[in-house]
Order: sequence, then C-alpha cells, then structure tokens
Amino acid sequence: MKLYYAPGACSLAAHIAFEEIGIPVELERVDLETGQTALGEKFASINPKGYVPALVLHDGTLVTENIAVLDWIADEYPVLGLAGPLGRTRLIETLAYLSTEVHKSFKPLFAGKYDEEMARARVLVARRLELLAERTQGPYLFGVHVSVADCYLFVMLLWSKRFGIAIPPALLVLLGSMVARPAVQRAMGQEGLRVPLAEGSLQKRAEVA
Ligand SMILES: N[C@@H](CCC(=O)N[C@@H](CS)C(=O)NCC(=O)O)C(=O)O
Repeated sequence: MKLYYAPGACSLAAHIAFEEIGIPVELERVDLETGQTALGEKFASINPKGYVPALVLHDGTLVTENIAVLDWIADEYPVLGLAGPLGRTRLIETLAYLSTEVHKSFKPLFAGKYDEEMARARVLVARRLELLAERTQGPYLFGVHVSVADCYLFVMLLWSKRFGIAIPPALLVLLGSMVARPAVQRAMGQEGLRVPLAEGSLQKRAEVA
C-alpha cells in the first residue's frame, strides 16, 4: 500500500492511523505547489483530483477523500473504528462533519487573502469545534478508544493552533492525549513536523483552565 501525503496536510490523519495499526505503508511525499511527487511523477497522473490523501491499495486500486480513506482503514482495521449497532454510522457522521464543516472552513485561512474572510473562518471553525467539544466523551471523541475520527480531528486541532483559533478545553485534552501517543509522534517525525508540546502538558493546561 502507498499513501501520498503532504507534510502537515489532512493526509496526516491517515498516516497516523496507519502508524497506530502498525502496518507498513509506503509513503510518498507530494509537492502540492508543483504537483510533483518525491519520485518525480506527476501527481495528477496518480490522483486526477490533485489533492492528498491518495491511498493506493495492494491491488493498485486508488482511494481518495479523507472520509473514504479513513472509513476504509476503520473497516479493514476495526481497532480504529467504532463498535456497536450504529458504530459505523456515527463514525461516518463524525468524519463527514470534520471534512465538510470543519476542514472546509479552514479554506480562507490557507488562502490567506482577505482579513475579513479569515476572521469569519476563525469564528466558524471555533464554533464547530465547540460543538465537537460538547459531544466528546473523553479522552477521545468516542471515549477511551482512539478512532480514525480522532486522527482527523487531531490535524484540525494542529491547524487551529497554527491559525490562533481557541481550542475548547475538552479538545485540548484530546489534543494532549493524541500528542502523547507514540504513533502520532512517529507520523509527525516522519513528516518532519514538530510535535506541539511535551507529553501531558496540554492536559495539565486544560485541567487548570
Ligand atoms: N475533499 C478532499 C480534500 C482534501 C484536501 O483539501 N487536501 C489538501 C491538503 S489538506 C490538498 O491536497 N490541497 C491541494 C489542492 O487542493 O490542490 C478530502 O477530503 O480528501
């Protein structure tokens, strides 16, 4: 299997998920500016959509879109899924919210063109994080077990820190729990990213807040 990724992009969610499961996945970096992969291929010839994540399965089948990639991982490796009669539905519901409401709301911040649009985006993301915080069962979204949805939310929280968006206390706890996971540290290290804060310090900050 091969995961096409860009450092710190939303593809980090699938990367973390694979590290959590502990199965070997080939990683190939994509330069989103030039559209070239690290091996010098045109990324559009692999994924015509031109964006990451792009996952190539063992048989060469391509899977794109965070929701589909993360759902595929959870289906294949249920340890990162959600058990119970409505488990799959609740997981997809959360992945869809993260993708279409939270992730999408960051767009103006990455575009960085208009201050007013960026300010509106900050407010919108913060509001959407609040809703997730209210529903978070702690320490992860669905309780004590980490799922692919936590991997995706984690990336959204890293972006929130980067753009100065206030993270609600319940999600600071989640962020701290994720940062402390060796799989998260490995994935971030492999992408050349700095792990935000030392283990446990985010939880402590949330406790005193
Ligand atoms: N709908 C896609 C969006 C993925 C996406 O926005 N990827 C960004 C990185 S986080 C990207 O590759 N952007 C480059 C581009 O769109 O050209 C998904 O959910 O997988």
